[in-house]
Amino acid sequence: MTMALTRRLLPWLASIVFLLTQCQAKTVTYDFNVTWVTANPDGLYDRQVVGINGQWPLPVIEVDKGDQLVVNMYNGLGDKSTSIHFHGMYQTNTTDMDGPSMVTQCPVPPGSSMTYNFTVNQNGTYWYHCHTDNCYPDGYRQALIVHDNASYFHDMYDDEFTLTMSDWYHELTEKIAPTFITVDNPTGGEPIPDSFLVNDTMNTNIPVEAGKTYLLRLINIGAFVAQYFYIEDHTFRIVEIDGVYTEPAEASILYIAAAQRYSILVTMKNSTDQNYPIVTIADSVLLDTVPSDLQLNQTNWLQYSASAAHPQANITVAVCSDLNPFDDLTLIPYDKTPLLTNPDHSLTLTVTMQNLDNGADYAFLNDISYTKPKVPALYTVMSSGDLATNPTVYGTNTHSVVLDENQIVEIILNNGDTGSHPFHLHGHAFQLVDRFPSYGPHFYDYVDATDPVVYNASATNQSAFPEYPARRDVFVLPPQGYFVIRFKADNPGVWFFHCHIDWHLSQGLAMVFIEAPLAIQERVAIPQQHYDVCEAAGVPYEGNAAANTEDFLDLKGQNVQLGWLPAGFTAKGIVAMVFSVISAFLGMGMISLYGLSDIKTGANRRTEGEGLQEQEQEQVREE
Ligand SMILES: *[C@@H]1O[C@H](CO)[C@@H](O)[C@H](O)[C@H]1NC(C)=O
Ligand SMILES: *[C@@H]1O[C@H](CO)[C@@H](O)[C@H](O)[C@H]1NC(C)=O
Ligand SMILES: *[C@@H]1O[C@H](CO)[C@@H](O)[C@H](O)[C@H]1NC(C)=O
Ligand SMILES: *[C@@H]1O[C@H](CO)[C@@H](O)[C@H](O)[C@H]1NC(C)=O
Ligand SMILES: *[C@@H]1O[C@H](CO)[C@@H](O)[C@H](O)[C@H]1NC(C)=O
Ligand SMILES: *[C@@H]1O[C@H](CO)[C@@H](O)[C@H](O)[C@H]1NC(C)=O
Ligand SMILES: *[C@@H]1O[C@H](CO)[C@@H](O)[C@H](O)[C@H]1NC(C)=O
Ligand SMILES: *[C@@H]1O[C@H](CO)[C@@H](O)[C@H](O)[C@H]1NC(C)=O
Ligand SMILES: *[C@@H]1O[C@H](CO)[C@@H](O)[C@H](O)[C@H]1NC(C)=O
Ligand SMILES: *[C@@H]1O[C@H](CO)[C@@H](O)[C@H](O)[C@H]1NC(C)=O
Ligand SMILES: *[C@@H]1O[C@H](CO)[C@@H](O)[C@H](O)[C@H]1NC(C)=O
Ligand SMILES: [Cu+2]
Repeated sequence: MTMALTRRLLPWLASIVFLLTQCQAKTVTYDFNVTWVTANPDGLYDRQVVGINGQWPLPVIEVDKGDQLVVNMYNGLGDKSTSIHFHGMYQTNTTDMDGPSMVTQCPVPPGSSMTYNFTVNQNGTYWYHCHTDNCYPDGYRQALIVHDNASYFHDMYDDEFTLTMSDWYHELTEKIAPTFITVDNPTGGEPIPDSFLVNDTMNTNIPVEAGKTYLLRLINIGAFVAQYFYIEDHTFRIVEIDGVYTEPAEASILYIAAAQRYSILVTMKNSTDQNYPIVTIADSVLLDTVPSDLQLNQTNWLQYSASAAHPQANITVAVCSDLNPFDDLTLIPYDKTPLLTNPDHSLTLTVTMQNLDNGADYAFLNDISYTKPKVPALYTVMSSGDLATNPTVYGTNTHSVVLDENQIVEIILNNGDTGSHPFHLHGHAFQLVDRFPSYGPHFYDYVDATDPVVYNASATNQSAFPEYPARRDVFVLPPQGYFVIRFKADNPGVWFFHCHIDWHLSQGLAMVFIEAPLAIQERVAIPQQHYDVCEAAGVPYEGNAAANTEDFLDLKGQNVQLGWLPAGFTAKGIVAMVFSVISAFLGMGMISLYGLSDIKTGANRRTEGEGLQEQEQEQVREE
């Protein structure tokens, strides 16, 4: 063929390729009947878990890039509302399919159905999980894989495996949650898991062949605890984080916080005489106490030979924080998108944990503890006309920030707390711009002896920010440090921004971005079925955060956080008070736990047998 002919044919070829790609895009439909089933993944305890079509572990959702994904969910739980969030999906023009209850939809009550339907316009490793009141620790979470035959590393591996990791509780969250946000736990110590699972089980063998290279997709589907990950005597190359391809980066240890994903290429040895431990170690720094029978580390195997030994991991560090995992801030995205500069909208937020006047511990961003509105924020957008651009209509306690379309947004998150928090933004992957402290071993347990370190823009050498910053959708905020992230508001929608430790979310560590609300009104058509779900749930779907449809600027009756403690009261004071109550009882010889729980009731007394939802509502005050 002559060059001229080629040049004339090229546009035609391009459109044929385009058409082929379009034809390949297909609809992938899953019917999910969500019911309770029994499972015992750690071999220690039979418990009720949330199953799908009578099965647990749950089905992995697998699609190709460009597919239309349809999930018909029926809530057959009988006693609990639910929803599905497709974690990391941008949901462009379909923010109504994003899943978080009271943000983009109503909770789906027992006996109701909801269809999620959206185009998957992205690549990589994701997951799905329930996003209604502490429901995913009960097992309602699993991988969502977007296959991409055109990825730059597609020819660099022979086969692929997905490995999830998670914390695991023996009790239902409806039993655990009421013991968490209560005066009995004034310091907010998170519930301690009973075990840690890899791929919803333990002691898994990954059968491998010598000399081959495998793509391992690693997903922390846990509700709380981060995991260190390594493979004895093997290094690997990171090629993807949270759905964003990276330039290959050689690494040997990862730190995978709740909700984060890594894809790695691992090349096998040429000999088959040994099997090698795949080691995961739960970050015990996050645990207030480590029970002596809690197995923090797990061994699974790259199995070169079924007949060879399967040795237990030989862990050479005394504590997990001696390990030096790979720093995600140093990754370079494969598409080399440059740093977003000159933010149009910069927000400075500070995380704190404080007690409110019921004596329980709550979480705050700039003194606001996220409190559910009476109307899901998206439905306030849809029903408020031009007032949708006025943040007032979303209520004071949803901490809603309205963004203009295509603004460059910067979030400076300072940590006034001594715990680390993996923050997740829905609808976007954001650029990792800066973080303190600087990276190294013991980074995740950094605590300044005197004060948290706050970001100071004028004291920062901004020329040292990465030229092509890594992007991901979950980034760990270090204890008493800060991070700076940026994104472009090019995806109209209602997007939750929250800590992915599910316990902290329930304490209110969340806020909402209302991105380009007038564009949402134009582009999003909410299916009638989603409103029917609200009818069935008895949740209003029009009006402002107080469900006022007459005057959108009148928030009377909105849900707000409880009052502050009187000055001088501290968590330590409450601990002291509880202990003096205990000693008083000991003194009287009444040691029964029942008697103890009876005394600490006060105004916020709960009666036995009430479910999680009632309890959560009770912690919310109407203004
Ligand atoms: C869901 O599963 C339960 C239990 O197997 C069954 O009774 C129910 O009919 C199913 N419902 C739907 C809508 O498939
Ligand atoms: C979203 O809607 C806008 C406006 O209708 C359209 O221009 C854009 O292509 C849509 N994006 C996607 C990914 O569907
Ligand atoms: C899903 O959405 C697409 C695009 O809007 C539409 O054509 C299709 O009918 C929908 N499917 C279902 C099952 O709702
Ligand atoms: C991608 O490759 C897999 C396996 O090679 C194949 O099953 C699948 O159909 C391909 N998908 C596309 C969209 O070409
Ligand atoms: C998905 O990967 C392809 C390469 O396979 C790339 O061209 C495209 O930009 C990626 N899409 C997104 C949303 O990152
Ligand atoms: C992990 O679990 C999923 C779902 O149960 C399964 O499809 C997959 O094969 C498992 N992976 C390995 C490596 O065993
Ligand atoms: C395995 O053998 C191949 C071919 O001889 C060689 O290129 C490769 O470096 C060897 N791999 C290892 C891990 O030794
Ligand atoms: C690994 O687990 C063992 C047994 O539970 C424990 O003694 C050891 O401290 C753990 N190592 C680390 C680094 O957590
Ligand atoms: C464990 O590792 C240490 C340090 O590499 C080594 O000295 C020791 O022999 C190993 N133990 C076993 C049982 O492999
Ligand atoms: C921020 O840094 C500048 C320049 O070093 C300094 O003058 C200023 O006092 C700092 N601000 C705070 C709040 O520490
Ligand atoms: C700021 O950072 C740039 C890039 O790393 C470096 O070249 C420059 O010397 C730094 N400036 C100061 C004052 O440290
Ligand atoms: Cu947190």
